[in-house]
Amino acid sequence: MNDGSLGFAATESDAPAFPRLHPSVLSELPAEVERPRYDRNALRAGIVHLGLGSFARAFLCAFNETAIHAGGEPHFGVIGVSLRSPAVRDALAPQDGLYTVARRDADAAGQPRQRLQVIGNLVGQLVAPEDPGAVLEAIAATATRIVSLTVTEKGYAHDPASGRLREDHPDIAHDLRQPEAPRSAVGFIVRGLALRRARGLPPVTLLSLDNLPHNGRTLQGLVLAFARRVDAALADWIETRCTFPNSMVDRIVPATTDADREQVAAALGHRDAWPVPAEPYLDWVVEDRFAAGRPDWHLAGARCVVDASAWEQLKLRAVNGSHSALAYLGAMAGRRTVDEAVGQPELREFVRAMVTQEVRSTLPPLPNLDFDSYVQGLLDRFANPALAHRLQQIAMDGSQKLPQRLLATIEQRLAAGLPIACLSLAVAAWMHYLRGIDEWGRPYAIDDPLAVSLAAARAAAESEPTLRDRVAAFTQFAPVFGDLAGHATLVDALTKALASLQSVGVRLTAQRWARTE
Ligand code: CS2
Repeated sequence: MNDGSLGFAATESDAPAFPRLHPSVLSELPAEVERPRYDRNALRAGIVHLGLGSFARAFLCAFNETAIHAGGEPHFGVIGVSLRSPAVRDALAPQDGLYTVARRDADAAGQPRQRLQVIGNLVGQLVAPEDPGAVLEAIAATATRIVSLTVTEKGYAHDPASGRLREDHPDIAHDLRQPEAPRSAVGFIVRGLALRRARGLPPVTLLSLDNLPHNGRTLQGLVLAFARRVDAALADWIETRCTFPNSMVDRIVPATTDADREQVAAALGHRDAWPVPAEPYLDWVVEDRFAAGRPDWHLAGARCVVDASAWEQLKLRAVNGSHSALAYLGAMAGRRTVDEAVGQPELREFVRAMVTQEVRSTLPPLPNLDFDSYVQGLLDRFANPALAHRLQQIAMDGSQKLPQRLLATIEQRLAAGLPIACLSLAVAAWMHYLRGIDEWGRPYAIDDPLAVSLAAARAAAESEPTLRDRVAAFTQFAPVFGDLAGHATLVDALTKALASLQSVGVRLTAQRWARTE
């Protein structure tokens, strides 16, 4: 299982030189492969999407594809924008934007299987650093109705604990100096909207699809803060005319490996330079506030609602909170993938305990949700043996993730005088993970935009005499802990958890903590 081959057919050695995926070969694909059944040439670009990573391609474009097939209007093709690297554009341009989503799970006998779908609604790809002007023109095009984003947490250049724009962030500082040639997502949005306003064009919807608390409202706060710095009248126009719906997005999409490329090529009979593996599950709850219309995403199963906040809290705290807990505990215990981690009974039962005993009571009422089956369904998703979702992928950027995934839940429970043992173990596991070496003595790099300052905070805390003092000092790290800095009950719980992780290790600690309440 760990060789990345997943039990699917091909290996590199026996892979023939397949022709490239391209519109001209769609009719040659095996019958079971789903593919565009509409006139791609009739598509018009109505969505400019910032952050053309795997998640956008397995989520936004997947919903869009179903909506188009269901008879939706053809003016919602997607122009994808990579904000940094040309890699995705270089892979997909020779394929005229076509790529494959490989929906993977296991059959009844536990054997991995996949179903392939070629997606057709990505009608253009831009690489922002190569031509920022082209990105601005796309946002300011008459046909554009939605500007959506999957730039991950750190792409918002905000302070994770407070949600405020970081004017000291190098990209934001640059964009405030040179708003006409931006680098950041927020800088592109503000400049693009300025052009729309100057040209007398209608407003658009700004749609965040990232795992942030109140992602629409957070984006709005950042865009308005930036806009006020450059042009107060523009900020007023954005505030009154554009909309920023909140949304909950849920689909597990692991990073693509070369083994994935080979497996998909073998099944397609054609080489796709960047296929996207994903779980079959997908869920989207989005607030129906669109300034200039939206695709018929509801025909693809999206729930278009007045208020998405309850779903968003469920998702961030139960799904992503558990994911991060498993990532840090599992990585320290020497596991490589999520299914391996959740396959350890101690870790699985710890996650179940954390969610049912501690997260659940902090969630607003969710009509028609059977919570216990939701949690079981979540653990089953994590156990998917065909995804090989690397724990290190989820462990990255912890400073940007922990506030909304674990610490907000802790804050709410502390305010209510409720116990926080399990949630604190998850946070302690992150602190333990930051030492950069697992229980088997294997080192790994800390991949985090704040890695340098986190290392400095750890080093400074080291000079304190006791473990509790060191923990208390570390919680002064404001971007993560915010108002919880030095909170006595939290410091006690973190100290207890960290002491146990350091002395008896992950598995025994998880087992004991799952039974604490
Ligand atoms: C994961 C998420 O990488 C991570 O941090 O927790 O990407 C997760 O897979 C998705 O949010 C699931 O919807």
